Amino acid sequence: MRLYTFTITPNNRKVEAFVRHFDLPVEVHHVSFKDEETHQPAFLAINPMGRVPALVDGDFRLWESNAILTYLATIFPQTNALPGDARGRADVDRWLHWQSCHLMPAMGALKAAEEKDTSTLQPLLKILDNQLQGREYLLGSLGVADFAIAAYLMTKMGRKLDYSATPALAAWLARMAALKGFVATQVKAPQIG
Ligand SMILES: N[C@@H](CCC(=O)N[C@@H](CS)C(=O)NCC(=O)O)C(=O)O
Repeated sequence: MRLYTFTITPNNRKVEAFVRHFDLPVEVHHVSFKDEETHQPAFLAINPMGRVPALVDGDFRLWESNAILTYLATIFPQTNALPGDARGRADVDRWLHWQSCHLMPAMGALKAAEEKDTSTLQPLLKILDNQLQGREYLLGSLGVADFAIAAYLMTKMGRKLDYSATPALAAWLARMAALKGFVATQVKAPQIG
């Protein structure tokens, strides 16, 4: 099984951190944007969007980071990262969709406002903080939604946010950053050449 990724972005980091945290038997391949690897026919046959992350498992090709997370959690049940019951699974799906439909656009809006206007993001941080009160992880125990959401708040922009009004969120973020998978995928300065 091979994961095509590029550690530095949150959609990639969430999956790579998951793989590394649980020591999953997945070969991690860092694509070369410099060589336009993701726009070559061989990669477009894996993901016609020409984007990473993408996973190849035998003859199965999967793209979209949250779909990859839930697939990995399903085929590696020892991760205990995805509930099997309908309500538990729906709860996870809720937070994964929330991340891609609300958190990601709010981070984009913040970037567009040159990191000054946090008005779209603040209510979302409050929602996360409420959810985390009295819980170690978003849904109690460590799961795929934690990886999907934490990766966004660990971006350069996410790290600059003021979490003083959301202490449960701040504590969770510190716990997430200390996890083996996130330590192993800490963003380093891009290599030149
Ligand atoms: N919704 C997709 C987003 C994938 C995506 O946009 N990947 C970016 C990096 S985060 C990419 O590959 N960009 C390269 C390009 O557009 O050429 C996911 O969650 O996997």
